[in-house]
Amino acid sequence: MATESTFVMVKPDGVQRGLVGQVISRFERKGLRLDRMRMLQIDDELASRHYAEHIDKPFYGELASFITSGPVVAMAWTGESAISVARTLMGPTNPAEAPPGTIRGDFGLIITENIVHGSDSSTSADRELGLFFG
Ligand SMILES: Nc1nc2c(ncn2[C@@H]2O[C@H](COP(=O)(O)OP(=O)(O)O)[C@@H](O)[C@H]2O)c(=O)[nH]1
Ligand SMILES: [Mg+2]
Repeated sequence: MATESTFVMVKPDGVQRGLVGQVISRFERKGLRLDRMRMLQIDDELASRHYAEHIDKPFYGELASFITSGPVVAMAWTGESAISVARTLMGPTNPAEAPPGTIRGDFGLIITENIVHGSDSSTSADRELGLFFG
């Protein structure tokens, strides 16, 4: 058990659909604390750094064009076990398989357009917080 900070981002579909408030609300009601927030449009270079682990995957082209397609809302959230708690609130990667009650389960349907990103480990959280807030 430890206090952690994690990187969470509302992706372009979530911003475009007007879901920023509902995403923030779910993290707030869980008890996590919003520490940093900024709206920006990701360019190709930041996309390739943020998603470096996926650059050689067959879906990278679709992922990069989607994540650069419109503004995102980048956030730092802090609290007990924040990294895994944020992932639990988001639900599994594929919204079609994500259970109701999770963000992706309640709002998403298509894997590319899955509304939110959240760091998957403390190494990722440090790296991603540095990329967007360093
Ligand atoms: N089109 C497509 N997109 C994918 C696939 N797997 C992952 N993605 C997208 O790439 C993002 C990063 O993948 P990953 O790190 O594995 O999932 P996450 O950590 O749950 O966001 C996901 O959120 C999806 O938007 C896939 O098989 N096909
Ligand atoms: Mg990931």
